[in-house]
Amino acid sequence: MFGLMDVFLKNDSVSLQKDILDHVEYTVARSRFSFDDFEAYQALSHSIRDRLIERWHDTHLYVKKQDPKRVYFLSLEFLMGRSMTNSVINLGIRDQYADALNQLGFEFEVLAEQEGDAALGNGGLARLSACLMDSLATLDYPAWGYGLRYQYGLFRQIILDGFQLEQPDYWLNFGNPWEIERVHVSYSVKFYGTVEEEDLDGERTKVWIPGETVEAVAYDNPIPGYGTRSALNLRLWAAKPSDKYDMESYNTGDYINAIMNRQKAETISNVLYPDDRSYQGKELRLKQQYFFVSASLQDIIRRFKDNHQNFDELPDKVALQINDTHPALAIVELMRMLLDEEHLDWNRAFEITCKIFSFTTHTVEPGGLEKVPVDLLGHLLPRHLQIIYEINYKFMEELKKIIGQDYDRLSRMSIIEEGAVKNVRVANLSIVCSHTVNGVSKVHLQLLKERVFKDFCELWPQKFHYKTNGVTQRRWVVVSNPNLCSLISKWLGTESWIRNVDLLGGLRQYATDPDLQREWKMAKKVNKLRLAEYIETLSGVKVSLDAMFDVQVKRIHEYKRQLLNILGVIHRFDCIKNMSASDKGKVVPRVCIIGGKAAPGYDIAKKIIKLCHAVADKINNDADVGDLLKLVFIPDYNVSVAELVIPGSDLSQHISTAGHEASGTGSMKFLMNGCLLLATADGSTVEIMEEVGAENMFIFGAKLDEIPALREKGASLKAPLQFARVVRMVRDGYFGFEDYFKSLCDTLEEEKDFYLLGYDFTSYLEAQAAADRAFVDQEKWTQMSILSTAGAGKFSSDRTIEEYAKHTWGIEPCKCPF
Ligand code: 26Q
Repeated sequence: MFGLMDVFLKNDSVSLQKDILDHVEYTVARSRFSFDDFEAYQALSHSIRDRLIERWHDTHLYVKKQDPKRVYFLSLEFLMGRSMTNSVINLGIRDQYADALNQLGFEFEVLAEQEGDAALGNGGLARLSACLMDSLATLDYPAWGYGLRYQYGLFRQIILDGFQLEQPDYWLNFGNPWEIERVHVSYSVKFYGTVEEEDLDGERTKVWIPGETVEAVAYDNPIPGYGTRSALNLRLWAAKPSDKYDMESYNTGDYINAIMNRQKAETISNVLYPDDRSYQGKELRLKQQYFFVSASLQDIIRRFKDNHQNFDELPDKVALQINDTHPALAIVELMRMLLDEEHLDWNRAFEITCKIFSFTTHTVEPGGLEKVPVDLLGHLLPRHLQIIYEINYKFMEELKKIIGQDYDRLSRMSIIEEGAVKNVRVANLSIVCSHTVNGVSKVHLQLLKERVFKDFCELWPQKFHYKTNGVTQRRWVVVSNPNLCSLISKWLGTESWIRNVDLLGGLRQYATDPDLQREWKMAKKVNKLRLAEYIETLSGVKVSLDAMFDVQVKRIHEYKRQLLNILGVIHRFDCIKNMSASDKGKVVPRVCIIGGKAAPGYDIAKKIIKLCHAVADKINNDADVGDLLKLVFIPDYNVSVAELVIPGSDLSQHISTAGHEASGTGSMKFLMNGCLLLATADGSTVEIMEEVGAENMFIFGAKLDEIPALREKGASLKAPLQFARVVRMVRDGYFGFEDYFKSLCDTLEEEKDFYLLGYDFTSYLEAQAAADRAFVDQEKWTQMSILSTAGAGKFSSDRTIEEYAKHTWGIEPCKCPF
């Protein structure tokens, strides 16, 4: 007889060595006596995957038996980054593997570098999805993630002569050991066609006769929790041609064309759309959304039907979270299934649907909300358009009873936008059909109330909430900053903070302890060295470790104001150039680091990248400036680059114009790593100030409530002379490319300076000067750094998930007992 423990894979170093070698021989099909780093990585990852699968099966069997209410997190984007180090850490077998590999003559860290970066998303929203999955698994919640398995992830950014070029990210080229293809888990997804009425048991029902069918095949990605055996599933769908419905085309004899047509199906999950508003209303994007939603719902309803017949129980078993409006068609699809396939009556179907859905918005601008042209939707999904019209009709009727004949307000709140082109307002649909709508920070909720969803917040104040975003300390400290991780555990006397991050507050009492300060500085230095080496390899720029590493890494957007940062650097350069030798001795040396991708069609953002390079060329080659100032652009910023950059930063910038960043999550990662923040009071920064204390940060800029008046004043706002001077330098071609930068400079003209760079410039420079003064006093700086980490507890995605679980989803942990 086996004991329970005997059936599990063994994790001692000798068993792991054998296991890796077996995978070299039988999975990778190389000789166990001769294999290179990449092959070793492949074998290693398969060995880890086996252990993931084991836990994942146990979790599934157990949860299936318990049958608790589950949450399904629907998102078009997940930025998972690399999986290997995260997996062994969450499984608790990192040291054993490191040991086993050493015995075989390999180093874990070197093999980890072989892995590509899974970038199936754009930025904040997508990385948030990944952090939330990690927390759901760690906290043993019964949850599934659903998404799309794009063949091309977010484009790779190449810099040529300082210009961004986009290259396809064909990330599956070298295989993906972290996924399991489930050829037998597949669903037909239908598009186009017509709706007809049919008699069913004496009742007229609508029947959708689709014109195209595509198959959705599941690819499962295990998500291990930390310090638990729980492992969740992230199920990503890939589009494949359907065999079921193309008999006819074969029979017409046009064999070659029939085959060619099949290929078209696969384009649906081919490529991730870059976050670019101008891409709204594209048919392929809508097709992706529906493909994803339809496959996920078929899967979810099938699972429900395994042990339930009565759909009234659905809300007790299923919570569906839609990550922004991108998966909002799920609402309509569920209605369609309940009405047309399960034959529920309208009221019952609608009531059930509204109890199941909740909706997170990440948007701050009413103009940024998703719209779909009615014609497009009606062509692709004729039955769904009917249902949307019906939902809207009933909603408008109810609304009239409440607010009367206020036609302006009725038309603003309508799901259908009338006009030359009729549109479906996807956010309105999502609000009407969700029981809870949430923003992603405290100020974001305020913006929803005052600006984005004013009418709806007044109608249903109890529906609107906020859940401040968070990030997982497993990925952002334990995986990416092992030095700091062991330091924290040593001083707290426990590793429990990795699951209970509030314990980080315990560091406060040691913030002035000289021993901790010394060790803290040393850990930072080691990380800075790693980053400096990376910078030198990439750009050939040598940087001094004594300089302050000042970092802004995030997607390039005008509202995020990378341009303000660059203009600040130009100002600093200008000052140094005009300084006496004795004053130069007092300058705090800086390495300014900027990184991020611009959407391919976003012209101004691309010019900002070029400007950064043009300024860097000038500064980095100036003998008067030397080590006092360097500017570097880090190309192709992604999750793995972030893991290297964030731990090595002293200062990080989060400087959006107040009221434009819904939350911001990068700041939280820097904070956990003991970087000081130079920031505006926007998004989550407001809450970080509450936790860390504004005295431990460098806060500047116009406040949220001042912005409207400032914009009103427009041209009468005089930008400071220093600002005019640096803009002039760019305009006059001091950094070359005079014509190219003209339109960029034009955005800064007084009456056009929408993001208020001119207005905020003075206080920005003051905040930068305050950072310089603080850096000179290294004891004080280190204290502030420790206090930053100590105040980061609230910003763990574990806290975020607990809030969603309790207040939005109504789910309980379901922990496998062995
Ligand atoms: C739109 C149209 C067509 C194709 C793609 C898109 C698209 C894709 C992605 C639109 C928006 C996004 C992503 C938005 C996003 O990442 N928002 C950020 O979400 C973070 C997590 O809540 C916040 O911290 C950021 O403040 C917010 O900007």
